[in-house]
Amino acid sequence: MGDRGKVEQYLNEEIKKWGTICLPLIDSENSSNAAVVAKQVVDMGASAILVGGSSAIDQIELAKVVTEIKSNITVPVILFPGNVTGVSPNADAILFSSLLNSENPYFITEAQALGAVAVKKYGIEPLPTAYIIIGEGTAAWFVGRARGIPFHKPNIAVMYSLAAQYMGMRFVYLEAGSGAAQNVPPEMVAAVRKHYEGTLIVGGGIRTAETAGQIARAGADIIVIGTMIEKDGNWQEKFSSIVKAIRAR
Ligand code: 1GP
Repeated sequence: MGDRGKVEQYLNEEIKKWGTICLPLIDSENSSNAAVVAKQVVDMGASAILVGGSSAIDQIELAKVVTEIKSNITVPVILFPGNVTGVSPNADAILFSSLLNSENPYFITEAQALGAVAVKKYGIEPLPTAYIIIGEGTAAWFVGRARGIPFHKPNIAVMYSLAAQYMGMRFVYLEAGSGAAQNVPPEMVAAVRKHYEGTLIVGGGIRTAETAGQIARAGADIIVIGTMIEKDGNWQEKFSSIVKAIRAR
């Protein structure tokens, strides 16, 4: 029990090699060309692909997207579930997350209990993750009933991250929310980095190489990019520059 699985070991090796790595998030609900996009981002330096979304409930669609992506790439496909419906058979791993600052116990332990048996049955590697929502007004904040940590209160993020470490969670995900107007401030990332000893994931509202570089230098191990890839016309160019910026830290 507690042994690092293959995907976790691979992620740790990638982080060791590059300093900070990038995991693009593909939303299974906006997935018309998921397999093509996945191949492109991997060719540009993505270390693995996250698939999920806080309002994704169509499991048939999710399974199809995961299978299509897997057939097109060799790096791991990691589920990023917003609910029990985010568990899907063909994925390699799952951010097995507790939304630590939710006000609803469903998102802290109940969904986890309901989903755990399916994770085992499908043989998906669980990555024990503390999911911590920063700020307000995003889908993850609303659906997850989070009491969002104020952007200017890094110490509260530190408190939750340390608690996560002491509970054995090897990943902390500081989440501003998909499409957030404001990303997690580098100062907050740096404060958490100073104390939390596990793998630090940061995402939400990161669209430029400059911001990604600042967050990488503040100590993030993994940066998640979703909306920019989905929405920006020239996303390929921007994504390449993000990967370059975070590797240069
Ligand atoms: C959302 O952190 C991820 O869960 C990515 O956010 O879509 O804003 O890049 P963006």
